[in-house]
Amino acid sequence: MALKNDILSLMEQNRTKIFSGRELSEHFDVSRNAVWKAVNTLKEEGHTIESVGRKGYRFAKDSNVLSEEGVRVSLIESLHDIRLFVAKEVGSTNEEAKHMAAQYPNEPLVFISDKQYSGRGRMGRSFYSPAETGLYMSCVFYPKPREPFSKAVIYTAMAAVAVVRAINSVCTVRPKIKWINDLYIDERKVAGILTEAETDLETGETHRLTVGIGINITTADFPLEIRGKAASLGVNVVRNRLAANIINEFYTLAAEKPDDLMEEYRRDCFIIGRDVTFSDGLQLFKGKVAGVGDNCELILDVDIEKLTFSHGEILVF
Ligand code: BT5
Repeated sequence: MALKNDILSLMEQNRTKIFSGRELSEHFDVSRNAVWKAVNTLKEEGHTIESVGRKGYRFAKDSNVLSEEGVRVSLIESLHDIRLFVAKEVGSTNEEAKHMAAQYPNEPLVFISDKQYSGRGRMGRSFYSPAETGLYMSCVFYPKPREPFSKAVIYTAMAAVAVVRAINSVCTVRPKIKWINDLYIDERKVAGILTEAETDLETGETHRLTVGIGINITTADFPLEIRGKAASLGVNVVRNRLAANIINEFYTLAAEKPDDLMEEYRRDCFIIGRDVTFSDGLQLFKGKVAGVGDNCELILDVDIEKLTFSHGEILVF
């Protein structure tokens, strides 16, 4: 690994510590000049590294550049070697992740980008993904044992629970879930999740899932068409840590499939009990949300009937 990456890794692990040039040169067994050059390269890459008098270098509190090293230092041991890609700008991290998955078949992997120029939502919609103020990432996962497609929707619930937990672990905010997997704060959307499944046509089982997650962290200037309904966490959390916590939570949930997953989902789901207008893609229904089932299906009280849906969208709530 290049010296600058080693220094980055060390400083990411100790964000508030001041490192003297001498300490770094001894730690990595290189000259002080080499340390100085490496720190300057990191600064050129956008990291805000302060020179603290003559004492040394320290990460500025608001330095928030995404990097593989920065994410990796906060991964749990079992995920420490997961394949991880961090880019400055891509069309869509879901597309990039799937492209990488073709190169590294059957390996879980994560693709993160600072910005997306064609971030995707569901049903051909777009997801606004400007640089520096959000987190856009995709996690590739291979369900084991393989599940029928109808059961794979549970991984969508897992992603929502994982992202809520991860956000709550880096700041005091705890977003609420709008079925099926949008995250809201004060009735505005702060995050969206797009789960794409590839199924084996012969068996109908899900072979691979790509879970794309987009979070507005400090984005303030939304395009006109979503200005009234989008919002941000509003706290400048360390994006590398948030990304790592999402990876930790998601892959752990996916491996363990805890029995109480849906209980947690329901606890954080704010539309239960609300009168809503729902579309299944063909028809509109007006009713009250009676609950969310164990396979993450929406249960709707419509007149005297209880209807269940495993896909569709709540339009008015
Ligand atoms: C979603 O779709 O909300 C899923 C978004 C998933 C985005 C991630 S980012 C990483 C990965 N790579 C991708 O290319 N995508 C994933 P949906 O439920 O269809 O919502 C889309 C709608 O949300 C749009 O039509 C807008 O109304 C609204 N919207 C767009 N950008 C938004 C934003 N940044 N914040 C809040 N709402 C937004």
